[in-house]
Amino acid sequence: MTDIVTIRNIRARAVLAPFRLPPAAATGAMPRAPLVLIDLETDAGITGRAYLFAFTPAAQKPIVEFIHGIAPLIVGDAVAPLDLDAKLRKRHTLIDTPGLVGLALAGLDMCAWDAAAQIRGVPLAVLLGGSVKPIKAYNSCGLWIQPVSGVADEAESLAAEGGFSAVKLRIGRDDPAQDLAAVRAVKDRLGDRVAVMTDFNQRLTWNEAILRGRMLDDEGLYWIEEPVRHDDYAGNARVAAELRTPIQGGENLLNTWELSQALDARAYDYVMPDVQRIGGVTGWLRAAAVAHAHGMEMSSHLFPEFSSHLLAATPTCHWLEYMDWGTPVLREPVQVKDGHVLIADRPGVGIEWDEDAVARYLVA
Ligand code: SMN
Ligand code: MG
Repeated sequence: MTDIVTIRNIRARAVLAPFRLPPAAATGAMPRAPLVLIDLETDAGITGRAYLFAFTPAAQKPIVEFIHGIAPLIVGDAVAPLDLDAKLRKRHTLIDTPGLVGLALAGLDMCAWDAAAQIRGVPLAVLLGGSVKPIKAYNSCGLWIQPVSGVADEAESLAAEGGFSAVKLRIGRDDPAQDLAAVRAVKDRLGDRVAVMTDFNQRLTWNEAILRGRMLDDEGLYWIEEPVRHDDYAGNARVAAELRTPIQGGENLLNTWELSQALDARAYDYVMPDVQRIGGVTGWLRAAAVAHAHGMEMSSHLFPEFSSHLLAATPTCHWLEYMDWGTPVLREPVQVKDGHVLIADRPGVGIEWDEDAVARYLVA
């Protein structure tokens, strides 16, 4: 018989961490990373940890308060992630679980899985039936919307810094010719040895996406991400059918029902759920099964610490998006070697806070 470990306390904190290369997508700029750090303490002395990306500082406080507000529902419960997820989702059926509520629930689920793996003394990837191995990654830490003159140098250094075989370039400038020039500058500099993904961040209508996609279709891009509204599955499908370059999407999908609908509609050629949007580790595992059933390659979005473990348990594992946004507050950030993220070979996920850094970036 295994001893039952229960939840003793839950704590959430908001930090505004510095970015190495501050993001500026087609949606606008972000000066600092608004993170929410969550600690799920157990009566066994083990703490499950995860961070959320709140996208805007305005969302941090509501997420922190919501987590503290629902914590009493599960304090005293066993660290059984599936049971906790079922309980919390049932309790929040009436408010529904997208948006900030969904992020909070995903964060708690991620903490619970981290704690569950630590309790058993194995890395999360191993708890899920996979193994600790290098996961193929692309460097997504830069190449934000910027003057074309800077993109080739930045692409070269981003590829070189971890021996990456792929990088992601953000597009969606007002002037399509500037996007084309940026793509050509990066492709010319990197040549065939480094793949180039691109991301429009939902900037276009589907008519625009087809026109602008045709301009890019001969440039040898690996994928075009989120050309149009993420939830316009028919529009995405239209674009995907018109273009030869694969369409990637899925970072905004909230659950397996949405994923199934998107894949049934042939909205995307590849899919890339985000662990905090799709419903934490629990949601990810279900999404991985749906992607498998559709024979669809599945990549990750943000959160390399969790995503590396999860992709090791994803049958159609494709690419990990390497982002260093957690690095300023982590004691041991994920390691990259030869273009692969190394799964932390420690019990759980491997997240520990650098408390000095947390104190520096803490939002009062
Ligand atoms: C992205 C993610 C988070 C913030 C800005 C842009 C982007 C990606 O969509 O896929 O990395
Ligand atoms: Mg994206």
